[in-house]
Amino acid sequence: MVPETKVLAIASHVSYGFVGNTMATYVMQSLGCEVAGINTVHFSNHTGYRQVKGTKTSAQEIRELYQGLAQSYLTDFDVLLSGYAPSAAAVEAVGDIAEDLKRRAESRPGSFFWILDPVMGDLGRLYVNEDVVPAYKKAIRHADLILPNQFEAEVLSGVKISTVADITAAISAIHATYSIPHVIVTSIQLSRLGSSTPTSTLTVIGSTIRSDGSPRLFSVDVPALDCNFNGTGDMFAALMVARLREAVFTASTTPQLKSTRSWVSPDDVASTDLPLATATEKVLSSMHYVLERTMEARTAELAAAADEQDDTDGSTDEQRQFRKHLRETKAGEVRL
Ligand code: PLP
Ligand code: PXL
Repeated sequence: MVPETKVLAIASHVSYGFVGNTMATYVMQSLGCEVAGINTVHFSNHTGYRQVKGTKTSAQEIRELYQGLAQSYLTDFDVLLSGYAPSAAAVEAVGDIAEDLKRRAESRPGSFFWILDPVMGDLGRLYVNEDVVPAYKKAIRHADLILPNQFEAEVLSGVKISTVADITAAISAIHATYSIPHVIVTSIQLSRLGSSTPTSTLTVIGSTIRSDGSPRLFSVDVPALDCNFNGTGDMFAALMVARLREAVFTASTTPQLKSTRSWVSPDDVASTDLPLATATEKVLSSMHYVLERTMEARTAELAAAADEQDDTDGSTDEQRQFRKHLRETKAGEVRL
């Protein structure tokens, strides 16, 4: 039996669509978790639309909401899931909340777990202020599992990832530098790192630290879908909360998988029962299912839009292009 899972989720909120907490809350609730949310931004839509209205939550407001929970004894969380934080001060606030939750859980050993997505950037580019980087480097020392993308793994480890071996080096450095027991690097395209893996394959590589400090690595390949989605990192994190809890608390599982598991190092074959690996396979399997359905809906929506007359209304090319961009972005919203 998997015990009840109470989660505090700290991430973005959007009015339309599914990213951040708007994604994570629904996903975790649908898998039976009890979820409390602190929203780090209140936006109309995700930033992929290139225009957005709304506000960012200040670090002070994040702290106050948490104090509100604490003063009424509403802090008996098993898991903290944290995603996008809009400033270095907000990252610090989240770090302090994690420390406080960990301290409160001391009477229930092993019962509190912090899953942290160090949202800083992607594809070689930071999209947060530079001072967010040192704030994360400090805060992640209290995290149990972090979910960097390839770029974020480079920033945190200081290892430039140019080859497949560099991924192992980066993960080892993250374990060693920050004493983080579990790391998963999400969506790596190995073909870009000189591997013969097809370009249509995305790979997730994770590791649980061994008692001697070395990484116990695993990798899972999934077919890449030809579309950029928003919120997939948040879906991955939210599914991970539920699936890791299951993997830890149930002796054996027989998931139906679309992904294939391969082990990075032959030495690691004995680690096929690693809970993090089992959970990762299930997470990716669910994601693939959701994203395939999203692709189908997107194709249908764009086909319907193509039938509409849009070129006779006196708009400039630029205006038409922007409407097309908005239509494609909306059609690409993840369908849950
Ligand atoms: N802005 C906000 C408010 C976010 O929450 C995020 C991601 O979490 C981003 C920007 C980054 O988005 P993108 O991946 O589209 O650059
Ligand atoms: O992590 C994705 C995400 C979360 N929150 C907001 C976003 C995005 C991605 O675009 O715009 C507000």
